[in-house]
Amino acid sequence: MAPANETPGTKEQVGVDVEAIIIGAGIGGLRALWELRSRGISSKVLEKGSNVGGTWYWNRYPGARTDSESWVYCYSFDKDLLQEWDWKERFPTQSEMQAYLEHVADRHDMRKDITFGVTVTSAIFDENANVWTVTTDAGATYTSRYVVAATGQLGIQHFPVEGVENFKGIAYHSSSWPEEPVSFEGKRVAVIGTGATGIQIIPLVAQEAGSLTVFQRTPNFVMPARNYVLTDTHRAAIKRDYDDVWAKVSEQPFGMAFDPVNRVLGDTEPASRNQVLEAGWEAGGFRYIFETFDDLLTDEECNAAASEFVRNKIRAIVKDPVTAELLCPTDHPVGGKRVPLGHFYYETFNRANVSLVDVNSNPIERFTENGLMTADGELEFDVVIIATGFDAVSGALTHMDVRGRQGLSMKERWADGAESFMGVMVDRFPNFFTILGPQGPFSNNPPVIEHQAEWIGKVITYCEQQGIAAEVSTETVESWYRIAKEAFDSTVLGAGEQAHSWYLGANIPGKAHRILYWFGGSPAYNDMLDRTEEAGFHLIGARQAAPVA
Ligand code: NA7
Repeated sequence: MAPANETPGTKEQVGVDVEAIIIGAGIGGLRALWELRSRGISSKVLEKGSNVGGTWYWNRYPGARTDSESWVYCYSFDKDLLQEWDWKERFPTQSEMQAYLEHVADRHDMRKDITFGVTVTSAIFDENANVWTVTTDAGATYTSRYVVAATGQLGIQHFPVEGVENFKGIAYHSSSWPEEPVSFEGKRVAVIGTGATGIQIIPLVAQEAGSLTVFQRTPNFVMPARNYVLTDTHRAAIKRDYDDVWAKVSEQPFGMAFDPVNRVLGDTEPASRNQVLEAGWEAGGFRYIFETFDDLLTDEECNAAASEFVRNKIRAIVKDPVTAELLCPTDHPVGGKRVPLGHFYYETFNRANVSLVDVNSNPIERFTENGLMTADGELEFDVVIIATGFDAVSGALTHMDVRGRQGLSMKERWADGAESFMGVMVDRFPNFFTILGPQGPFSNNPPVIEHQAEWIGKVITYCEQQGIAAEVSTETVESWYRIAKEAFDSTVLGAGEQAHSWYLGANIPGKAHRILYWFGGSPAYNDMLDRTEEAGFHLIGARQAAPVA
């Protein structure tokens, strides 16, 4: 073990030994640091960015904001912080999220345990010593007993258009946006991609650009966000009722503070169905999905009604009927892909300076010096925004050289599809934990992160007390995958596969498809994780840990 008098994180030289290395200083890494530190486990965080924030640090594109409501898209572990922090809006902007996470880091004096500006290149397990050796691109090497990969779900960009080096204009992927503001005034701008990111960017850029061309492959069901500024009264009510808010979050399948509706389509008078959907649409955000019908994601008839309702909204909002039809999703059910929130998204297509290109009928071939070559010919642009997503969920760990028993790499382990035990551990990678790993719950992320970090803390404490290493068997991982698949198969979400859903790894050419989330609800997940052994999942690897040098 590290010497008792060593202050974790104060030494920067090569070879510092700590009990846990945490990779990433985003929401997950900061929470893991707090958890381990409060358990007396010395920890060091290695972070690629120059500041905390993770996903929120990198994704600073115009319009970036959360799709979860501010009062639940935050930590619950610090009750004073809940009372102290004043959220400004229903859906906080990237800069508000960044400020919040910086505040958390400062409030808990976390920076002293974080090394910024270093990319972890490898994490290699030594089976004889039960020690991980973590190396960074700065050439530093750290040994640790445990590794917590809080590497986020959206760390590895998908950049599918070739030839950007030939382009004389400006091209940015949404997650490599510069810190200084980018002016679009009078410019010819292209946005490629209409996922949650592109949908946030498009309405803002349209207001400033000379012209905006949107390249769409798969239309999405975009819910109106109906963002608003929080009043003092509203904030005070949230703070007063925070215990209730978190109680609802822990009971709601997707970790939102929504009330149960206890209503299914079949039991609702046909004449009232549209009224219910209209109310959900008006409420904004994910409330259309979770506060209308309980069977919206599980019953085909219900989902078909909810999908058609949205298509009719699109047809009513978008004036040009050809554009409206192009924006109507027809190849997947609502919820079959991650539902994005729009801030006057459909309305934007009524602007004279905005046009929509369907890349299915007119594919993008490559960048040229002056813009993009499409099948129909060259289109000239000053700025091209690449909002084409990520090698989500598993990408961060397959792009890093992570090696467990017998030198097995995570890339090899996941060659046929990424699988883990409940999103927190992978077989043959002892004492290696993931936060938001594959087959964790599809749910509002901060509460999931908190639950997983607590579980990891408990397991590490137990291992320390018993002198053992934590490990899961391949059988356990496989059995969790079967359970996750059963949960998924009971929904209508499978059709997302043909629509390139990143839930399924289907957005990255060549990536093995796997259901990357548990869709059985976070309450059931939390319960099973809390009762790991009773629920029939056995942690193995009761091997005496050798002392760290
Ligand atoms: P997404 O949701 O993966 O969206 C990426 C978008 O880019 C989507 O519309 C894709 O179309 C499109 N895309 C991907 N590859 C291409 C190519 N080759 N040509 C044209 N269009 C392409 O990523 P986001 O960044 O929007 O959102 C990621 C998550 O961030 C989001 O879900 C939230 O959790 C926050 P497709 O649909 O695949 O046909």
